[in-house]
Amino acid sequence: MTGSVFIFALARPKLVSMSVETVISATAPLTGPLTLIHDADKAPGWWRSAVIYQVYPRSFRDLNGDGIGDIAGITQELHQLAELDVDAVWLSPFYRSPQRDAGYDVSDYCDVDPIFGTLGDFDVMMAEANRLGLRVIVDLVPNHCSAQHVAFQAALAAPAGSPERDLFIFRDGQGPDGHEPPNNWQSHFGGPAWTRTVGADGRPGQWYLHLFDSSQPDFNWDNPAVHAEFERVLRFWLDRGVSGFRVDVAHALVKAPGLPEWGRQG
Ligand SMILES: [Ca+2]
Repeated sequence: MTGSVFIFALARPKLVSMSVETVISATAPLTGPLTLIHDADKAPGWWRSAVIYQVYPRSFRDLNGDGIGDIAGITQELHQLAELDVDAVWLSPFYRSPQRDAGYDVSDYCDVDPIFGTLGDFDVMMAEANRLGLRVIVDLVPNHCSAQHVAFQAALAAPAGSPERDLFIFRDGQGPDGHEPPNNWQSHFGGPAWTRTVGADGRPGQWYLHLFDSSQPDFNWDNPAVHAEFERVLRFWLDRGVSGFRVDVAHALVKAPGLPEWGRQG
């Protein structure tokens, strides 16, 4: 994770169930009446003067004693933050994840990883936060997901040029047999920002872009279906009562058109 942007929203729309088909086909903007979540959100810009306390779930409080912090532990300690006059709590990622990058590799944006608890635990935590007058902000990780995400697994199984692959950034390689990466971009974690796929027949195929770990494929934010999918994710958490989002890697969602070589003109 690097720099962050916070966004705050007033909407509380209905849920939409997830499938690969809805991810790929949900290109139409979601519509419907918007409802305020709670009264204090009527004050514009409440976050401008708010004290926001970041909670790293893994280490904050381990209530069940298994060695890893959990959502129930956060619930247990929220009163301490309220007594400090904290206005809002920002939760670092707690979503379902293989944990290759401390939860910033999300395989399901609308579920709690079992190491932290359940969605039921989250709802209990929200209820306690509301009782204490604390707002909750959750992390949004829109630049990339986990390679285990159902949409990326579908992309790997789909052919070049398919709608499934267009949710991500797949390109043919350069050089003989495409064995060189599509460009010279480097990963923040070291090495090329591209990994070559291997087909079911064992033959090398296209490459996919990952600005971070190879297990974190970048989404294609030029595709309206990606916008629609993240609108669904925002709505899911707003519906559970959160007051806003901290946006991870917001600066890198949009890639230079044509994916030009880094450091070279033209
Ligand atoms: Ca625990």
